[in-house]
Amino acid sequence: FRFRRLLGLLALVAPVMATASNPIVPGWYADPEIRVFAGRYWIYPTYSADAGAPDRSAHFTPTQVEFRKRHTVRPSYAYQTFFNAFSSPDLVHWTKHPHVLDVSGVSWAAYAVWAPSVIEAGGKYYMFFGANDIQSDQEHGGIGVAVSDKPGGPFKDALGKPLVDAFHNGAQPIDPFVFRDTDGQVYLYYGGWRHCNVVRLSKDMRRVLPYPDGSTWKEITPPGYVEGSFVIKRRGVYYLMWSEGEWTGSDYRVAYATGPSAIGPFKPRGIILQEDLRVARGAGHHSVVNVPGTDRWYIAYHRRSLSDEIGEHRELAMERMNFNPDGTIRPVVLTNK
Ligand code: FUB
Repeated sequence: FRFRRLLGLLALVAPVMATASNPIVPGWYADPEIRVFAGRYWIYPTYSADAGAPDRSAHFTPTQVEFRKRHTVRPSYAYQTFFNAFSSPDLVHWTKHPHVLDVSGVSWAAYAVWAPSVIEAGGKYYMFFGANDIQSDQEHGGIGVAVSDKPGGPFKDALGKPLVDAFHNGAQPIDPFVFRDTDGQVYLYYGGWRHCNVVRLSKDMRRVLPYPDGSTWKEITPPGYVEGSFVIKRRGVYYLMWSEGEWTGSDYRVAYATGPSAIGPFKPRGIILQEDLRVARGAGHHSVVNVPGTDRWYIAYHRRSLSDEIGEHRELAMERMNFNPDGTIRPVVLTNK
């Protein structure tokens, strides 16, 4: 058993030698969240299409069929009804795990599941996801939580309703990101439409807890924020990162700020990822992984190929992310390697 564990650890450190070429997997995907679970790297992205051929194999319940009849949504939103995940022992070789969450298991959702974020707690895996792209408090949707015994799913709705189902502080309930602080407290960051909130979660990941000051929805929106928040802690410093600009535009990019706690206050530090017209367009909505046992970091993100103008034709890519000696992050170099 010890030998197998050692082999697993050695494989995780393999990216010191190599990474996959970009895009890292075939098909149109976006908003990749990268994690390490059970000795493997995992990526959970938004699904768009298998490069031209959307997978329409989702099975809807009769209630969902009725729901879909009542709502007119963009065709792509209508078919973003499941997540595929990818796992790798070494950040080079990726295995696809199809339909790790499917709306057929989420009674209150019927289209547009987006930007999943997964965390392990108490031996189970919890997936947070935005669903139904609600545009106002009158429509049904929000951020849901699903649970599985394994990182590769299948994930099943844990609540039968969204965990966050309204705009608090103006934040559209999409783009969840769950972060466990070093004291064990788990925070949920989320928000579209230029507002970012952070809430505290209960140990069972199913409830939002008030802060000691009695507030629940703390707004931490940094200047320029649009969507896709993400947090890491390195050497005692909290790094809040986010996407700004227009998601289909050439100004889409990732910026960051640093602070002394998970809820800030955060000081803006600059842009770390943006398009490079020699390589790809529209680089953004990222996540970051630390190679266990090292100070080596990788950024996973989506971008569009130079020959493709269509906003939803996004592909997954990964690059090294390096820190300066003073703790600031060096601008990321986009590659096709
Ligand atoms: O992929 C759907 C949406 O596009 C995400 O929620 C946003 O962050 C943007 O990437």
